[in-house]
Amino acid sequence: MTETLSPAEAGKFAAAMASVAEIEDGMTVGLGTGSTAAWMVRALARRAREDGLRLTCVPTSDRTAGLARALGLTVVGLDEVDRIDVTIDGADEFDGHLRLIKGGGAAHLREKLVAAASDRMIVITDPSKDVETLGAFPLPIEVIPMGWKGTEARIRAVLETAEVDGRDTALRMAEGKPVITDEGNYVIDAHLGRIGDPEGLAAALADIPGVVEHGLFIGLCDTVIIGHPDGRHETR
Ligand code: ABF
Repeated sequence: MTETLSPAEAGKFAAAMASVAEIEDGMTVGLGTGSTAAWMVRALARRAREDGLRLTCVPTSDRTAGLARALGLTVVGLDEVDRIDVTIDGADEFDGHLRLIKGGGAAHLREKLVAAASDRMIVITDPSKDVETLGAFPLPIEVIPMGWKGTEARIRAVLETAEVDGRDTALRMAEGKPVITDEGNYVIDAHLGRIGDPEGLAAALADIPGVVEHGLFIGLCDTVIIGHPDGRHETR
């Protein structure tokens, strides 16, 4: 199966397969969003079927929920479980401190909620996401639609004094319309280039009226599994 995959997809597949090996019968599992997480959901469904694993799955997006249900996994909402044993999700960037940028798929609000409710968070990814300093990937910031232009102005004011290289922001659009998240919000992408103080920026963004959630994941990720095109994986 992997011989038909591109090198990048083969790496994602390898990371997904390695993460599924950590799942045990009876676990509650948070299911991430994105193409790497989709490989994981497929592999998890197959393992549950073949090994008779009884799993309870909490998705981080409507898209993931649909895929998991279609593959026969038991899907419940976050409010239906007391805790999550492990969440497996993708990322757009990770650094040496396992700090992440997430939200390229406009799902980071639910992803962060599910990760925060989990005993462990495993990120499955490929070498292209491994960075020295976060920021080359535009930082997604979810905002409520009402007054979004004012919220964007307040975000730019915070960026003026932040340790970043770039300060441009843009409302995320698709087919000429604002992208709407599963929670009915907008996403503003901040093109920062380099984030010198992720903790400081995360705190400042969280304090802005109108901002619902930003894509900096700090102190949430316990393990990163990096998949390589030759099928190998490494764990950080
Ligand atoms: C989701 O998957 C997002 O938070 C992140 O942006 C994206 C990564 O996608 P992929 O695995 O397709 O690179 O977790």
